[in-house]
Amino acid sequence: MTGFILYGSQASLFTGKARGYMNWKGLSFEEKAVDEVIMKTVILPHVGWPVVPVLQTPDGRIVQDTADIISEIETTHPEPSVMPAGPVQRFASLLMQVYGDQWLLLPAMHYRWNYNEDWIFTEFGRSSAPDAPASEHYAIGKQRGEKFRAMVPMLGINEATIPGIEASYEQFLSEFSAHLEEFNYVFGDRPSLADFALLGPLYAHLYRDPASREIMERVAPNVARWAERTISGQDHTGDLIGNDVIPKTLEPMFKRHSAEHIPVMEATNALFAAWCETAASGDEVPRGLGMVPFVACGCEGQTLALSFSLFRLQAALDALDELSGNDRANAEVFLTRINAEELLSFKLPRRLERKNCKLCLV
Ligand SMILES: N[C@@H](CCC(=O)N[C@@H](CS)C(=O)NCC(=O)O)C(=O)O
Repeated sequence: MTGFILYGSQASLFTGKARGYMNWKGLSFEEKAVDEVIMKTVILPHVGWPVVPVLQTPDGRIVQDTADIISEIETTHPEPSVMPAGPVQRFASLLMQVYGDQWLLLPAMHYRWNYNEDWIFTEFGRSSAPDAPASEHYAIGKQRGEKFRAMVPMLGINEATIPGIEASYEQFLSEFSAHLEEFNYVFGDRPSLADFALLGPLYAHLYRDPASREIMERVAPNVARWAERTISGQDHTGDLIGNDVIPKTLEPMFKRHSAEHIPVMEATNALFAAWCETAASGDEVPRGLGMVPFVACGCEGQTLALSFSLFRLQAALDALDELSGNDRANAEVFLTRINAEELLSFKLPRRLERKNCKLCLV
């Protein structure tokens, strides 16, 4: 035992991302399901708000946010690296992380809550109060899960947008499935950051929730097998693609992200700029900055302008800014091919950072 404890839950999107990564990293760790006691004695006192996953390091430090968890472990246990070797691949991995963490959230939330509601309430009850009688799990879980259910309309998931969200997700599944005909993972034959980022939405909500799994098995059994491989974290020996090549089979997925999510992040950035006008350094940034338009497969709606999406994008843009010479030219070619030229000039009006597990203005 290395002394790491991962506090989370089987039903949690971001715990799946962290668990798959830690399994692959080959660290032995204990995973503890967050019940009421852990919430009150570990999460709330150390993090300040109810969220999972949370990592406790062997020296007792508490780390929240999957990117920080990954970075903590990469620093103390650098081999094997979760990042591909090529600088453009590394930038593309961080961009895929924006997609997985922030935009595939829409299908993840839609299918969980519109196809699996009774099941997931019971599951929440089972995990947060394992000692309660089974007959009480649904009611306990409903109390705990209502706040997540309430996010569905805020994210813009409604009758008008559901056909577009479903069409886009099914097309995404087909695109990823076609890629997996060529490679076992996103950047070759072993997992890397982009796999764990996609695993978040694609595991707990879209593979593990039973009605979602039926859809994944029907549309893209290759993706279901990938989710099983990636959560188990067994593949260490395969190679990542060399020469900083980004396979063409990934382009349809990146193009989908560019078409749907970049306009949302641009509109979010405009709201952020307006908010910054009266904010001071160190201020906590609201999680939602307002509502912004989005389009998925021809269906139009309004979605919450998530400040955290800008924070994840900032990490990708930092990696882009570090490139020069041939690497920069290759990144520009990549961005042009995925219809994301806007990112070449995308600037946040102010930098963001996390302080005490909250998003703040630098
Ligand atoms: N950016 C965070 C997101 C964590 C997150 O949203 N976790 C969900 C469960 S999967 C949660 O606890 N949400 C509570 C909330 O957002 O209030 C990460 O990468 O760890």
